[in-house]
Amino acid sequence: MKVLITTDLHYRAAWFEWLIREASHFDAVFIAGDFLDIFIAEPQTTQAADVQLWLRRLAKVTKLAICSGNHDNAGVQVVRDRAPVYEWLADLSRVPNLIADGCTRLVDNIIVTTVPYYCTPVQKAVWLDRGASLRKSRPECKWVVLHHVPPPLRQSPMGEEVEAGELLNTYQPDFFISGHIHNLPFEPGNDWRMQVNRTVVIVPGQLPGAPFPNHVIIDLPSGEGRWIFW
Ligand SMILES: [Mn+2]
Repeated sequence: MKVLITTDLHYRAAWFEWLIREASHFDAVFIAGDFLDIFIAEPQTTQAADVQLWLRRLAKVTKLAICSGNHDNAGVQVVRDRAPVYEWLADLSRVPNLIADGCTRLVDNIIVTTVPYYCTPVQKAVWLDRGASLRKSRPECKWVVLHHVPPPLRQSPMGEEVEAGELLNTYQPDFFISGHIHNLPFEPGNDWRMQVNRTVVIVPGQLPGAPFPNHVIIDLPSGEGRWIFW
């Protein structure tokens, strides 16, 4: 399975259009959160409506899996699966081909878990426990977790990074895909792909002024891939 991984698109229309154009070359696209931009004047609910349309178009081209980030808190949360998900993202779970925020799903022998940002670790366990038990019953399958915040991979990590690291160590998925810290893979000693215990952490990073979004192209389950940045 050839997958394009990107993150932190922050309401950049040109980047969504780029993805919609490129997506046909891939079996799936994974996006690790921060679809909206809370620092611009456009109301978040307007942004969310636009992003919904872009994601629906993208899911018509290829399989799509998404998780939310800290910028994606537009509108209200609804309780789905015993834990909260933003309604504008929960709506997308009805779209064919789209693994929306707060899901564990088996796709072509890959277990995909998408973890919402605005959840406690106990709430996140709803989906992570499901992924763990699926992997136990299907040991031939690799497990990919989309979680906006990466584990600690820099000097002075924040509390939410420590929490991400604890989840990673508890569940030890095969791949942990994150965004959030735009310059993380560019920091000395870091890379787009880093090993944390038995888990491969993938962080494409992002450059807000780039003509196309930073992304990783990877083969699953082998994990062979390359990083494309501007
Ligand atoms: Mn973020």
